[in-house]
Amino acid sequence: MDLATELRLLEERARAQIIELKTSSALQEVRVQILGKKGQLTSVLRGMGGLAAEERPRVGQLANEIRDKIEAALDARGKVLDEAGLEARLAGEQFDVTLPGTPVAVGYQHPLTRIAEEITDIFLGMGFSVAEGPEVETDYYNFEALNLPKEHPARDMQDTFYVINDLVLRTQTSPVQIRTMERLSPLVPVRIISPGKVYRRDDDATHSPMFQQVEGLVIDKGISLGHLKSTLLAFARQMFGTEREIRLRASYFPFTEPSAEVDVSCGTCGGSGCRVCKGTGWIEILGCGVVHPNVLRLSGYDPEEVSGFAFGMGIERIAMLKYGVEDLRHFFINDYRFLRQF
Ligand code: 2NM
Repeated sequence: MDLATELRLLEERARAQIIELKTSSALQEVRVQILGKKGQLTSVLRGMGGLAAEERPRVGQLANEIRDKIEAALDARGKVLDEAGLEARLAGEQFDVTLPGTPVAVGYQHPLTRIAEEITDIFLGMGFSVAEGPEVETDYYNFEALNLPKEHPARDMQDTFYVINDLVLRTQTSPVQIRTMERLSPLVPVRIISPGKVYRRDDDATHSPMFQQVEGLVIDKGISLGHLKSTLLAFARQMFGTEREIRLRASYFPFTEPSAEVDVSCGTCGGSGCRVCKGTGWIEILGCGVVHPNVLRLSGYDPEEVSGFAFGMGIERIAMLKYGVEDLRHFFINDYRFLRQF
């Protein structure tokens, strides 16, 4: 019998054997018997030495083909046996489909992110758009354009981090509003809020060197303090509850005239005075005012034609009020026992 015939016979016998296999372990044994290092195929191929040189490639190729075919037959049979095995196991096993699954911990937003989004949503609902800008600013956008020339004493109100020469970490998000005014002027209306991080050299239970702000700006023909007050009342009631009131107390900002601090009536005592509002019935939530004519003019608006109001609030402060947190540093320590409460 020549080698090619022997190889074909080997294949035929292998196929007959494989189709009869009943278990995966038997299949593994047969694989070794036929294809293993000391297996049947190897022993047939030992006869290659006796072949004429020109016959070797043809027989070699045939041997490779037969090896591939046998491997494929083994794999196919293996798959059938695996599936049958699984089915047999499933048939014998009982599942309680009412058992609870393994819970997967789901993440959620940081409380400050949530408050920032809540504030943003309220103003989006009143027709504002969101504007963003750089955290490293020039002296011009952070101070000059806000009616705070160099040597102005009000620059002391915000102890500033200087980066180099003319560059500072912004002390408020107003530079974003200046940039927006420059871009849009002389077009009206402008209705924007600018949420973001700001930086001041401050560090205690109620002040952090980095904190977040939302500032708002409206410019249009005929905008008055009345528009400012009704906008902020609508905000306070959506944020803290429909029964709340606000009041404006005269204050000072270089970029607004007149300027005011806004208080919201205390939610704990309803205004009669308690520990939370330190007996006054009111809690300060933000600063605001009518945009100073110099600010409008510097950014390309004619104060004879249009007017505007602006306001600014600290997100940490709003979050502390809303959640009754007494030290703002809790928000930054990232202790999960604190954060998971919200
Ligand atoms: C505040 C209080 C009052 C303010 C002013 C401006 C701008 F760009 F129009 F000049 N933006 N934000 C402003 C006014 C901010 O924060 C306590």
